[in-house]
Amino acid sequence: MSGAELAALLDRHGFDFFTGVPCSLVETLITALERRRRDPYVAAVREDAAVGLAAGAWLGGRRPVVVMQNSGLGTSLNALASLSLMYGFPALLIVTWRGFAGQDAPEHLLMGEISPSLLDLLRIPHRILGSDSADELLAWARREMDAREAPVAILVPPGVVATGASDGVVADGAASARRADRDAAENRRTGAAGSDPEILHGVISRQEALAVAVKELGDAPVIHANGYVCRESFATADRPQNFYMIGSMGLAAAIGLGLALVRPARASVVFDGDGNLLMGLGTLAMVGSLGPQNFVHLVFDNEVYGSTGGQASPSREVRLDRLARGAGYRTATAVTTPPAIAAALRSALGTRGPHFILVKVTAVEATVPRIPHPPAVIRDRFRRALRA
Ligand SMILES: Cc1ncc(C[n+]2csc(CCOP(=O)(O)OP(=O)(O)O)c2C)c(N)n1
Repeated sequence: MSGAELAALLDRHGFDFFTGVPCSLVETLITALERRRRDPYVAAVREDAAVGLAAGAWLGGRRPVVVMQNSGLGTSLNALASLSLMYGFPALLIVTWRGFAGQDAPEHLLMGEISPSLLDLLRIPHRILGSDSADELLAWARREMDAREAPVAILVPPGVVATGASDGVVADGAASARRADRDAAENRRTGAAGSDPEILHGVISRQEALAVAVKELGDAPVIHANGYVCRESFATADRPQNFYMIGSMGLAAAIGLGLALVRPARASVVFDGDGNLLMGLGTLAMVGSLGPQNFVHLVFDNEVYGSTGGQASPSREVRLDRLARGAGYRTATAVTTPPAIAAALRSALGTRGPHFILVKVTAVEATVPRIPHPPAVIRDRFRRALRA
C-alpha cells in the first residue's frame, strides 16, 4: 500500500497527532503526514521524546501516533515503561521491522529478532501490518488503545508500505536535495551564507566537505555517526583510524568523548550528523563540563535526516554551533566553504579544545555503498590503529 493510503486510513480512524523519528521503510507515510494541512507530522529528535510528545497530545485531547524504527523501540523502552504504561497514555506505535526474517544490515539483526518479544515483555499488544489488513488493524488499534488506555503497536515489515519510487510520490530526499540545491544557489548569489550570521545554509555537498576534511586529518582517529556520513567517508577514504558506528544513532559523540578522556595525548575526532547530534544533545553538556582538550567535533549539517529519505530536521532553524558554545566548548565555529573547513579543522587539531565545527552542507547525497567491513573488523583494526 502507499504511504498516502495509510495516512488517509489513519485519518479516517480518528488518529490526529503524528510524531516520530524517520525510517526509510515508511518514508512515503511520513511524507504524506508532513503534508497534512492540519497538524502535520512533528519531527522528534528521539523516539522517547516522541513518546513524551504523544502523552502531552493525548492529555490535550488527541489520539496520537508515534512512528519509529524498531531500533527506536530500544531508545524508548523506559519512556514506554515508566510513562505510557505506568500512567496509561494511549498511543499507536507504528514500528518498522528492520532485521525482519534475519535479512538486513548487521546493526538490525538482533533487534529484528527480538522486536515482538520486546513488545511482549512490555505487555504492549501488537499486530503485524499486511497490505490488505490495514483497515482492520487500525480499527483494532484504536479500540484497544482507547479501551486499555495504553499504547498498542503495529509492526511494519519491509515492502508493505511502498517506497518513494513505486509510490509515485516524489521521494522526499530528492525533493529536499532539490530544495537545498536551490537554497545553495541562492546563498551563493546573495552571499547570505556569509553575510547574515542568523542564516547559514550549505553551499557544497557533504561528500565535497568530507574530501576537504579528510586531507587535514593526518592519522587522527575519527568516530563516524551512522547513516550516510559513514558511507560517504568510507567512499572518500577508508582508513583503519575510521570507526564506522553503523547502528546506535546518536552515540558517535559519546564514543568519541570516551576515547578523548582515556587517550588525552591524541586527538579524538567525531564526524557527526545533525540528526545524530540532536538525538544525543546531552552529550554536548558532558563535553562542555569535562572539557577534553583533544576533542574535535565536526557536524555535517544537511538539515535533513538524509539516510532515511530526507525528512526535515530541526537544524534548519537552529544553529547547532550556538548550542555547543552554550554547552561550554572552547571554540564553536560554523563554516560552509572548502577553505574555511580546512582552516577550521587544521586549527582545531593544532590547538586546545574541545572544538565544535558546524559544517553546513547541502542535502545532496552521493551514491555510495554500505560499509562492507563486518563490525568486529571495524572494531579491531581501529583498536590496532590506535595502538600504532
Ligand atoms: C534509534 C534510531 N532511530 C532511527 C534510526 C533510523 N536512522 C538511521 S540514519 C538516520 C538519520 C540520521 O540523520 P543525520 O545524523 O542528520 O544524518 P544524515 O542521515 O542526514 O546523513 C535515521 C533516522 C536509527 N538508526 N536509530
